[in-house]
Amino acid sequence: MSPITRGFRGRRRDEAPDDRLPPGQYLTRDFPVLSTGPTPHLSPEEWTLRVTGEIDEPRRWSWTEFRALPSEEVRADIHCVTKWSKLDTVWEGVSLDLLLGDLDTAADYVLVHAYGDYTTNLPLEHLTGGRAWIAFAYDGDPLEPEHGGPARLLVPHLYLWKSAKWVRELELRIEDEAGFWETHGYHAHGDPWREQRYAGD
Ligand SMILES: Nc1nc2c(c(=O)[nH]1)N[C@H]1C(S)=C(S)[C@@H](COP(=O)(O)O)O[C@H]1N2
Ligand SMILES: [Mo]
Repeated sequence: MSPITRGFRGRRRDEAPDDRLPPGQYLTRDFPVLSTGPTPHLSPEEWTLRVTGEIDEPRRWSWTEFRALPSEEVRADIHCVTKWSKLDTVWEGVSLDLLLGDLDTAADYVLVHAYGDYTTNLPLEHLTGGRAWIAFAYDGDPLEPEHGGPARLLVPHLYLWKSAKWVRELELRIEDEAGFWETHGYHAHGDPWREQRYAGD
């Protein structure tokens, strides 16, 4: 019998190449649900997306308008600050480059608001450059409510708490304002490769 027990090896770091797994993370194959409150059950008709704040003309899309926009398949590795990472997740979403296109704003920051009142903040430039989407499907199926359906923000290059589920509003701001986890001690920026988990990291 082999002296090596393989039971927990699904979590081994060395199953993933080092350039895929940020420091301190382990791999998971399932898809944990992390929510601070109850899951809102929103029908698409109840869902709207808004861009507000430092913008001349606030923007707004109903579900029908949003789904009429061109979307793209996104394959991304995702990293939760509680240390699980999941590789090669496949989503369908609308690029923020499209939604924020031709933006005339003095804002450098965005405070993202979700249905259910979760918020998270990030620099505006991190939502552009092909790095952020409003995702409405996961693995070929409509996004489950638990994972943020009808639609969520997806910013895979930052810790996943920045990817607000049930997203409803992107508030463009001159001054940075801390969101929910950011006011509870988490890092303002949250780069998994620099292990920016908590304020001061
Ligand atoms: N609205 C909202 N979005 C949220 C959260 C939340 O509690 N509420 N949790 C965040 C955290 S901490 C993580 S790790 C991911 C988890 O997404 P998942 O539940 O689809 O795995 O959602 C993020 N987005
Ligand atoms: Mo998280």
